[in-house]
Amino acid sequence: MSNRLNSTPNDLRAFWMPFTANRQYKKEPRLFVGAKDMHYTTHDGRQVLDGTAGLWCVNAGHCRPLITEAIREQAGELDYAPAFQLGHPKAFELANRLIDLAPDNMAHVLYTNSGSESVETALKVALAYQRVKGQGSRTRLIGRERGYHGVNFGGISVGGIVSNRKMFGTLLTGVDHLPHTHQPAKNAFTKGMPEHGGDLADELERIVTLHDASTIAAVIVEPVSGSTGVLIPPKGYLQRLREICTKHGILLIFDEVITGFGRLGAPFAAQYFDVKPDIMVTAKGLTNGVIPMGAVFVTAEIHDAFMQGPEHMIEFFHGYTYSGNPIASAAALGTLDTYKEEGLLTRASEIASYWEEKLHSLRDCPNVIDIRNLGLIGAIELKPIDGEPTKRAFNAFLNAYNDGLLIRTTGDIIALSPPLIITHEQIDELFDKLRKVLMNNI
Ligand code: PXG
Ligand code: PLP
Repeated sequence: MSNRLNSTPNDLRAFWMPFTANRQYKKEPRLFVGAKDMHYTTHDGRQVLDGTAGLWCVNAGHCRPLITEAIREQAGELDYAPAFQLGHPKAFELANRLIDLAPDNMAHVLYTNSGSESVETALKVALAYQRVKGQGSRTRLIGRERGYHGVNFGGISVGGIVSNRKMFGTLLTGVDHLPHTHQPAKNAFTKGMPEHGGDLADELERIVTLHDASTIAAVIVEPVSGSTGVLIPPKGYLQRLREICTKHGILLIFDEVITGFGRLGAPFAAQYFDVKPDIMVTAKGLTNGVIPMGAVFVTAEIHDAFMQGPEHMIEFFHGYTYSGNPIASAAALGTLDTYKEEGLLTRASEIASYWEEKLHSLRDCPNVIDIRNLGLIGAIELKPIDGEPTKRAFNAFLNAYNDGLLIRTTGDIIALSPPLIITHEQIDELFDKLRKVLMNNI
């Protein structure tokens, strides 16, 4: 009893918040109590323009009627069905709809409840696939510096963010990392894909030479790195990775948790870049962020390799209590309907050039050392305050929030990724507000 907090409904102490400066937050809390389309409503009654689609997930905007209604109806009709050895219609319907949207080599879908779980699932599929193909020596996984693949053990092992890794011991063994592709000295203020750095994909050849291809199961990369500050792949880079993986029988996994569902102007980055991975990891925009759900896409070749042995036997020992949960499936179907009705999965391609022009117009603001963009993603890199890294961007976040604009920061980088429904006028408003923040001596 003595350890229990003597709590009231508004007591903020019990909740240990994720990836949050808890002490700062609880002194100066920021709560959202409502949302509609492009705006949040704060607890003190202000409207905040959503420049980040929540956490890169509310691609269709907030509280959209088809999604809300789908959830409401499903909750009253079938709340839960066991995920193992049983099913329900919407999980199958959704899988078919997803495959119709995906690159044409994708044939099957496994469900999860988050991007992190999708990553773990993809890595396990890759390792098990190599084994069922009689290539059990292929146990290595290759990630990339500055990669973010969620927070579970596989994901932080292949991920390349030191603060997400260093506290947690030795992690998975047999993992190596490609270098990241961020070369601001050569590519600063590039609009779209950088000219320099495509040859960094050849580092995979070096890694293959070091370990031998016969020990490597898969390479996992984000087509565009989101969390570590929007790193756009240099021209030719992803194509070259694909060639090297194919040459050596290594599976290529694209982590499309951020790039999936229209962020670049095509349903998936694989289509935008015209590079086909063997496995695709998704979450976030699958349900518009409304209900936790992820999906891992695999080729027919991968799936079919498991379909052997006695028919009553489970082919792949993996799955979650909530894989393909009925309400999550309904939310995803409502989301796909919304995307389709409003053409949202290609809308970013229509507004990308306006977005790019407005974003790069901030180049003359103080302390801006780089600006980069692709599709409906933008990043502004700020010069760190001497001796106080991350403070300048965090100040910008707080000032923007107080001025009615939600931005996201990582290190001293501001990342922008609004819902795909943003209008030209709202793009103007977003950058006018941001200019004011940046001019204001942060
Ligand atoms: N892979 C990638 C590429 C991601 O961006 C995950 C996996 C993990 O997904 P879950 O659903 O487990 O969080 C992500 C998530 C940010 C930010 O502000 C990015 C993510 C999550 C929260 C914040 O950059 N990416
Ligand atoms: N821990 C225990 C004790 C469980 O019984 C289960 C699932 O049955 C899990 C963890 C895994 O939970 P989930 O399937 O929701 O990932």
